[in-house]
Amino acid sequence: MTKDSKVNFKKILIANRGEIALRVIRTCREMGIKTVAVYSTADKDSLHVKFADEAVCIGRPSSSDSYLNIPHLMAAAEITNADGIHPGYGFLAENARFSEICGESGIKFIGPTPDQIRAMGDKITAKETMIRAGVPVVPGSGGLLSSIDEAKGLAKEIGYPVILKATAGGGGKGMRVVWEESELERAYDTAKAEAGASFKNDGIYMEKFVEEPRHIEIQVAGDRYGTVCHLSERDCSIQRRHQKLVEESPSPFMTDDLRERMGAAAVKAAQAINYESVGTIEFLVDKHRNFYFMEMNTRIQVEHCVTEEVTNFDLIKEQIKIASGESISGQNYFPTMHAIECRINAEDPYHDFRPSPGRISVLHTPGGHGIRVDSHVYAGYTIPPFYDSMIAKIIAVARTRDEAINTMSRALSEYVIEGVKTTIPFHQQLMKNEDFRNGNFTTKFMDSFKMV
Ligand code: MV4
Repeated sequence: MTKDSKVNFKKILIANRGEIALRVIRTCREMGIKTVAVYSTADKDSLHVKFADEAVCIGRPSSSDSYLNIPHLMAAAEITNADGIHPGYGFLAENARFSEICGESGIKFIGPTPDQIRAMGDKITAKETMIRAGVPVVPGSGGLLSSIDEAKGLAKEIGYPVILKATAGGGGKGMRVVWEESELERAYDTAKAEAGASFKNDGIYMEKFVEEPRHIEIQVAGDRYGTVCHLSERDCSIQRRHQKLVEESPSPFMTDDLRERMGAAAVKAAQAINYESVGTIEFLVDKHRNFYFMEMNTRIQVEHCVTEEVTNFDLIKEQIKIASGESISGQNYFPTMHAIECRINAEDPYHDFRPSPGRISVLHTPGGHGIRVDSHVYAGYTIPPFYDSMIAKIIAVARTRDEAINTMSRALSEYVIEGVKTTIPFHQQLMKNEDFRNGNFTTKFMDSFKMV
């Protein structure tokens, strides 16, 4: 994608923790870039702290005192003389103000500009931009709802079921599905109240509800010279309460024609906001293979690894080179292999995926042909209760989907984690599930999946 040349970063501070902090450190080391880890007091024994060239404690365990604390992060960057900040995912990765403060401090934010983040942060604005760019969106209100009467009239036109969404939302927070007019008023009031409470912005809008969709997203990359390309899709339909559990590329639902059309739409979407970094366009795909823009993630994502494995790019390296001013070729890339990622969380899949923090007493990590494990944990490590519960990602790669599933099953059977409950048993059962094996699943799959 980018040319092979030297970047101008000497030292990058990683404003994150866990496996993604380690992931960024690994690429920086390969590129000859020094790294600065930051950590909360709860993470002092973390691998990202041990593997970075330098480490700075930035506060107490609570995220707002540490990984979300911009003054603490900027102080750490200044005292260590970092010339770049990588935000990882979550925390401040899509905080436009943080990107702006980095710029004002002369420290390059390794990600999009504040304007590019803002363009996709407000969902109604994002949708308007997509319509202008010719990217398909779900039919709907096309703007904020200003009264329950307006909502009633619109829902009649669109036809039930409809969905109410917060314009400041995303990732499924504060959405309400409405199946008939008698439910609309209550849903309108609760959606508005929830939006106001969660996002300090009670603006809501309406869309036709797409039933049993697949969640298929396209990885894109853009540079500061206006060139954009895509790296094909990931299928993220296996989710539970808007938390992804498994991702894969290519999607078993994909056709060459659909990939062509979704790839072209994703490139148009990124071009419409002059996007300059790696990013993801999320689409809903219905059973007729109609697809609709949902939102854009202006960050590197947890599941970027499946794209790395099927296209052979290091997406963190590409992100750093783009931030350094390199140009990309503009060629699109297509899967040459099949990759599946299972997220291993410290959660009990037999008890509603309830978090299970604590000390890992015994650990044996799988390996062998076709297996990649990205993880920050080790034997003796204590998983703190303050952050998300993902402790590892296993990525299986093979020539076909069937083989990748078999490789994943084998790796899951080798994985030994004692001391905490994990989602490994769930993944083992999923890999044997007939509908999963047949590629026959939508975002509703987990509603009916039962552990045995
Ligand atoms: C939808 C939808 C159906 N119709 N919009 C969930 C996350 C947020 N990004 C948007 N979401 C949805 N929007 C319309 N018009 C169904 C969902 C949805 C969903 C989407 C992707 C993956 C899992 C999901 C689970 C429930 C609902």
